[in-house]
This record gives sequence, C-alpha cells and structure tokens, in this order.
Amino acid sequence: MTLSRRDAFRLTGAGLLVASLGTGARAMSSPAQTISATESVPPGEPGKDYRPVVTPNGTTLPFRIVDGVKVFHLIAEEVDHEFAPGLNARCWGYNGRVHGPTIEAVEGDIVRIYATNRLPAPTTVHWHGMIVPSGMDGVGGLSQHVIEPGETFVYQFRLIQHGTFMYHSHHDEMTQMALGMMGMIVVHPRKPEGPLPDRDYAMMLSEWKIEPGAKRPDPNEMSDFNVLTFNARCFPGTDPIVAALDERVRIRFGNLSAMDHHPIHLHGFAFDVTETDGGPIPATARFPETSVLVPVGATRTIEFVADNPGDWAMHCHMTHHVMNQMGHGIPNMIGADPQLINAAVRPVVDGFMAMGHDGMGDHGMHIGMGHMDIPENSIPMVGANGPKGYITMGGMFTILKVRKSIQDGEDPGWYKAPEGTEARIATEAELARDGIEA
Ligand SMILES: [Cu+2]
Repeated sequence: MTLSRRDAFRLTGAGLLVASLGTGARAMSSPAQTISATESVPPGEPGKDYRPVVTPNGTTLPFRIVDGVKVFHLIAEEVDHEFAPGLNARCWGYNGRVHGPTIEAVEGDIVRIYATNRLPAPTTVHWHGMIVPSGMDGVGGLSQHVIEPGETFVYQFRLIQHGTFMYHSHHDEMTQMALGMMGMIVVHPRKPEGPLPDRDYAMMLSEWKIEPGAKRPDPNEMSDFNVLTFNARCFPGTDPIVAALDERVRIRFGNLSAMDHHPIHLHGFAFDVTETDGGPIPATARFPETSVLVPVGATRTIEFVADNPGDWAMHCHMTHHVMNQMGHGIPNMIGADPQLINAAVRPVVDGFMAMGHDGMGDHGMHIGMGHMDIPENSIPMVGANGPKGYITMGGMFTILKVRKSIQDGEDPGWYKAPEGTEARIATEAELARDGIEA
C-alpha cells in the first residue's frame, strides 16, 4: 500500500508523529528515504549508525534519549563572538555559540527539541528543508505563536528523510538572521547507500555588516556586507579542514546569508554535487564541478577523493567576499602617485599614508608591520602571513590540507612541496633556452 503524505500525518497519534510517503517508486517531490517512514527503529547511535559530522570552528548539539526519543535543547541568547582575532561583536546565537551547534540525527529518529528564548525579543525556530507537520514548521504567526522572552517551546517530529538541512529563526528574520541565529542540521540515512565518506564537514555560509570599530552587526544593511564567513569565522579566523590522501571527503554547505549567493571554489580537485536540501541527486544526473553555487536558503553537498596532497584554497569566488572590513566603497586609487597625495594631505592630516595605488594586497601587511593604524575592534581587508609570504585573501576563505595521514583537529603545518614541484623565479639559462625576453 502506498500512503500519501496526508494519509501519513493522519496516522499521527499518542504524541508520536509519523509520516510516510510510501515505499514504491520515488515520486517527484518525495523526500530522501531509505526506510519506510512508519518503520519503528531505535534511536541512531553515533559511531554505529553514522560517522559524526565535523563542524569546523563549531560544535554538535548534545542530546539525551528519553523513552526512545532524542531530546535536544536549543537556547537562543546573546553571544559575544570572535570572527577572527581582532574582531568581536555582540551577536545573537544559540547555546553560547554563533552560529548554533549542528543538530545531528538519523533518519527514523523521533526528535524532541526544546527551544528556550533568552533574547530580549520573541523568536521561533524553523527547520529549513525538513518535511514536518505544518504546526512544527516554526513560522511565527503562521504555524505557531512566537516564543516570548523567557518562554520554552517544544517541537517534536519524526525524521522521515535524510540529508543536509538548516535551522533558523523565522520571526523578524531580517534582524535575527543578520545577528547570527542559524545552524546546520545533518540527518544521516538509516541504511546508507554508496561509499561512506571518511571525512564529513558542515559549513554554514553567512554575511555581516560590522562597521570598523562597531560592537554589533548591523541588520539593516541591504547590500554592502563586509564580513563574509564560513561557520561565522572569516579568514584568518577559519580553521583548516583536513583529509588523508585518497580519503573520500564530503562537505555540506548551507547558505543563510542575507542577500548573496556564494560560488564556493575548491582548488586541486573536481567534485560531484551529490545532494541539495531537496534530496540526493541521482548518480546519473551528477556532473563534475570545481565551483558550486550555493544559493541563499539552500544546501549543496559535494564529494571528492582527496588524491592530490597539498594546501588547497577553498573560498567564495566573488572577489569582494574574500575581503574583510574596509575593502569596499573606497575611492579608486589605482595608478595614483602616492608621493604627490602624501605631500598634499600630510600638512592637514598628520601621518596620512596614501594606499591602494597598486591594489589592496598589501593593506593587511602594512597593518601587521605597524605602518598603519586601524580602528580598535576591526581587521584588515585581507589576509594573513602564509609560508611563502602574505596571503591576500580574507573573508570566506579557508584551507584544505591533504596529507599522507592525518587526524581530525591535527594541525599538519604548511605543505612542503616536493623538490621541483613549486613555481619559482626563472633562471637566466631557462630564459635563454626558451627564447623568453623578460
Ligand atoms: Cu560569496
């Protein structure tokens, strides 16, 4: 017998929410299922039923099991958050973190999620991409009364699908999401199909407007975002991700930025996009990519085999999204004569130093060397010191380190390119041999 979604919710009873979309051929809009949604299964166990996901710079929400139900507790509250050393802001998040911890469970689990509101404003929690009963959907005013400050609400539903999803406030979204109220949700399949990844990472993409020197993100900004983040950190505050040679790596991206899509580019590999928050992409429909566009309000999961050792950049390919504060909306100085400008301005602005006549690559370096002051609680537009000089990228930038063997959380240092495999200055003999006039 094939049950419709409506039939399935009608089976709901005794506080146990179940739903089924049948076990026959996969209909066009059905969620990803490896078991019937009515099949009774014990709560999935980490290490036995799934390999836990790693959230770089983040953490996973703990749970306890009460009468076969996985019980979680989200606490919405103000959080002092560091985006990178030198830049902190008062944000809104969950359980002392920005963004909230990753919620992780297994298809078939029944979850009960308490949401306590310690904010000064009402809120709700929406389970983005998840098929839940309408009353559990978390849209303030539509599917539920808002959670007033001091109140604790309870959500309960059965996870009838697997995949990568997100949670976020669905009340005064512009304000609350701009202040950080979001997190990732990973639901592992009950019966995994295909090769399991050796590394499984969750990355939330978001964007912020924080005026240099300000202590709070500005939720009213509509276009000029100046702090772009992976898991609420901007480079050089992002932890590298790691893989051992030939391991299968899965990275789950979710994007809850206010206004921007992010084409995330990975160096050194081609990958497959294997799923969206709508479900897995059939193997026959996948195609190779080196950048994946992650639209606002969507997840994209990629997989590849880490068969190329090295330090590999992974970043948003929008060039203003790999810039930190102060890189935007400034006068075009390219080609200007800094001596002339300094001579003209220094009599009225003591210590003035013209910048940007040959680009912005050295802005962070000048600050690092103490040549230039920046406001307290702000970071240079770009960069950090790398093994071969200054890395002129900030924002939504991190590094994948692939080594012969490596453990989670281990810092392998910088990659040492084998002899003869690193770009270097050309020799006179080479130039002469190949007829190159330098
Ligand atoms: Cu971007």
